[in-house]
Amino acid sequence: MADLANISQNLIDGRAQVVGQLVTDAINEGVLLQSVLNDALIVGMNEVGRRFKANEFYVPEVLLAARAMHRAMDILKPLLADNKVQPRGVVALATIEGDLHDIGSNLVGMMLEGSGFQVIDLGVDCSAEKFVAAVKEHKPHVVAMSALLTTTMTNMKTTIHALDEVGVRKTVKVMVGGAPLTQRYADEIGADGYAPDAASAAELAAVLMNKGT
Ligand code: B1M
Repeated sequence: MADLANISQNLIDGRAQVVGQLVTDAINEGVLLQSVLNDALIVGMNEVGRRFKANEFYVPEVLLAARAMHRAMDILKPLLADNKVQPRGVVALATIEGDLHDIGSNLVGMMLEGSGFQVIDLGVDCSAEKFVAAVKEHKPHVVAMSALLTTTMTNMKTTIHALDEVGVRKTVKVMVGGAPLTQRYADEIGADGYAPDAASAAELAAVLMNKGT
């Protein structure tokens, strides 16, 4: 009998190989994919997020858990696609133009995926034009921008302006984050939300989704 709590615990402990095996076993035993995702993996990632916020976990533990989550998602993704399980929402995520720091935004992406979002990863050094093109192509619910440099965070405003200019700003929620960012700056540039860390980013995306466009 599959023990979903055991999967969660191994995910929290960052044991990618064990998680992969347990997830495969659970599926073979007939546990619903949605249940493996929601009751084992997301529960585990939520706990990782909680510990990270409480300074009980640091970046290495989060990255290990993220790796285990990736392993599980690699197994689940093709099956979920076959079963047409709808993601909670779609988020287009990138580090802003001029900025190559991606560790934080990768963590944000993992926490979003762990919370059931489909993440369109636009990578690093993402220009306003690339964001606009991605919004037109993928029609995400949320655009998520990360910046680690005071010199690049200003490009977030340029991106919001570009979304506005082509008439798609009102079709998406925009959230921003990264070490030099603040709620005040987010308000100043007309973003819909700011999150200080990866766990809060996943929570914020869910809140923004519920607000609708
Ligand atoms: Co750079 N770097 N770096 N760097 N680097 C910093 C950011 C810096 C603070 C170091 C310092 O001087 N003390 C400084 C920025 C100063 C400033 O502008 N305020 C700096 C600098 C100056 C530079 C260069 C200009 C150095 C140079 O070449 N002279 C250069 C710029 C390159 C470029 O981007 N164009 C540069 C290069 C690099 C490396 C390539 C060597 C490497 C990046 C590797 C990579 O990412 N693949 C690097 C690194 C590793 C750092 C430090 C040491 C660590 C950053 C990191 O990954 N932190 C950093 C100093 C530091 O922070 N101690 C530094 C861990 C990560 C988990 O945290 O990214 O903050 P963080 O993400 C958090 C939150 O911010 C939040 O959630 C995450 C998890 O909780 N968050 C979001 C992030 N994005 C979010 C989005 C959201 C919500 C939350 O919603 C959308």
